[in-house]
Amino acid sequence: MKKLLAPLLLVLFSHCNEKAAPPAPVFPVPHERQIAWQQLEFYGFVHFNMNTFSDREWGFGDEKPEQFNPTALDARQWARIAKEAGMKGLIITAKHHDGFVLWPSAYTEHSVKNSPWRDGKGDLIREFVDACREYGLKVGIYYSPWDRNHPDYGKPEYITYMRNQLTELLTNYGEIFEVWFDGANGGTGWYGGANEERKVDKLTYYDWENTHALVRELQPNAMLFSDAGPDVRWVGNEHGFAYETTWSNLMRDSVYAGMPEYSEKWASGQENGTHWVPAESDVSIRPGWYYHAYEDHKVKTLPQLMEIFYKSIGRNSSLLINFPVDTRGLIHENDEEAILKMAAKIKEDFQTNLATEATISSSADRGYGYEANRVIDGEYETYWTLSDGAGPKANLELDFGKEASFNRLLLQEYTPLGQRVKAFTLEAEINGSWEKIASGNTVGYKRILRFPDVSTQKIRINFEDGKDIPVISELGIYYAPKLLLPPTIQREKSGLVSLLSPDEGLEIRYSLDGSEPSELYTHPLEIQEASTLKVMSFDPRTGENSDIFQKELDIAKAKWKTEDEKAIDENPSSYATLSSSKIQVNLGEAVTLTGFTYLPMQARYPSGHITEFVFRVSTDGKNWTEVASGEFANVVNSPIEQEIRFDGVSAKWIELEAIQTADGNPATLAEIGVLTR
Ligand code: FUL
Repeated sequence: MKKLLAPLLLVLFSHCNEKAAPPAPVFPVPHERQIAWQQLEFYGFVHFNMNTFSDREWGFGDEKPEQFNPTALDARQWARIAKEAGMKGLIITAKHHDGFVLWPSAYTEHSVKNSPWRDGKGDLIREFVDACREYGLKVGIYYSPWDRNHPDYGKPEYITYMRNQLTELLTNYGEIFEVWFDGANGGTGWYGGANEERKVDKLTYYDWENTHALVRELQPNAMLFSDAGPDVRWVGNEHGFAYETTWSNLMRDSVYAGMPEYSEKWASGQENGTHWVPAESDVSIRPGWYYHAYEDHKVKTLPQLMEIFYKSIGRNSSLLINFPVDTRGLIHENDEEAILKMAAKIKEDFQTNLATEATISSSADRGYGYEANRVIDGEYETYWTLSDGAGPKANLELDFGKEASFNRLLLQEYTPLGQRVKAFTLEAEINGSWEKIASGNTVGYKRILRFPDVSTQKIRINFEDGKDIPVISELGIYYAPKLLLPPTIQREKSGLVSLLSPDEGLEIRYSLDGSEPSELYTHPLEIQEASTLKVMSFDPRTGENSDIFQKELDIAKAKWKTEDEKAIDENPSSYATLSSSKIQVNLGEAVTLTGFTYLPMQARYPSGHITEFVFRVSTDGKNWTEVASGEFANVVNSPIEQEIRFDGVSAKWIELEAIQTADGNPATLAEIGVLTR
């Protein structure tokens, strides 16, 4: 007996103090450069090039270098804002589809060297790189393979041109963290004056194998981006949303940049993907990638930006938010305000990790060095895992010691050993029994679940399914304070008004008589008369409320009739095209009017904005009296609702005639309304 005890104690003793070997990886696994890149999480795009000055999204290639003329360009302003926003790098459009290049390339005249900017002596890539380095940001290069300017595009000579330019970019500006190859190719272009369509075989034309090899040789640490990777892939949409299921694994050899069915088939990765090619979610802070003054009022709101954050970084993807730098050469004030609000909210949501204050235990572990508490030590390099062969099922239990309230769960897999988890749930102990709060499938580098507020002392995270034993680096439990913004108001043609909450768990209060909003909103409101609607959100947990938002609603359009209902459907995204330059509306009954409203078309590429008008009224639909005429000023740059007032007049019919439109195209109209007060 004694003989047996000594070795046994020795085994136990050594087991307690020596870290066992790590588990074998589940392939594929990331390359070192991918591991480093993954930790960046959040970086920015700068779309600034010829399109900024031609007011286009895709230049044709026939633009002139003289057009490129920023008046107050300051790359340090971009870098400062990116840094303050929490971004770790910036990627600039060195060359977009129109072929104009931001550096004095030796291989083309279509560049800043022939522009008035800095008297043709400027090098914007240099200024950009210097600014990024000063602010500690990594530098990335966007280079469009499609070139609508170059005469040789489509021929083998162009590939040499492209490689020469890449060599300039990747040799002269120091370390580059990402090279962004766009998959877009629309065919037509100027092509040195040929003005024709040139389709290329996207699979073979660019000889990616050798083009990539060149980048590797010049910048071994740079991540290569395209739909197909090889290092980082497109998320498949331009909303900045990754998928609920997002694998970093990809069947890489079956994908190429610009393939038509990419989004449906490849964008969320594949469980059994052969290569590690994580997703990157790209999105512009405005509708367009390039600056257009008419989008100054369309900068994404805080709720929209937070949705993007949770659906990208929170879904195993990096996030690339674009700044359409304006014609001055600056990030517009509205964009700066929006991104800094987002940064502040992210900070607020992840202020305190409640898990670090909890006692944590697990259903099993691998022994010393791999215990449950490794997931709350704030170190990505350490992790909790199980013994080999234990399978994917296990759980972590947290006891907060007292009741805690939270609404976010953050999980990170230790991806250097591969992506594993396929299904997990979060349970809370409520009145002595376990209740499911939330669930997810893939985790990957980072996964964040949002759910309504829960208050409990104990929770459990159950790993239900996976490719092998779970290997979990970090776990976070947070209480994200409510987005205390006023609710959004939506009205239907019938007059029914819905108030939409900006966040879960908030109450909405309103008033219709100009008083403080105190009425609790429970269902849509029937509002026929002209009323002053005041609304606010209220957080019952903290007793705080949002600012009050006030909207002047006029009479409902329930009885209105017109040729094209889209002009009176209360839906700002639909629009009517006025075939005869006029629209007549039968209001259904006589009302006293004191004015009218015109909401211009809100589409991405607007057309037919009315700039000069005549407005008439009628009591019988036959005899018309002109009551107002004039211009809608600045409607192209700022297509917000226009309000025209006149002296009170009784009318049953109204008519708006477009005398002139901004672009000469048939007049369009998102919505027409009346003012009766
Ligand atoms: C797309 C391009 O066509 C857009 O203009 C923009 O550059 C976006 C980031 O990628 O493919």
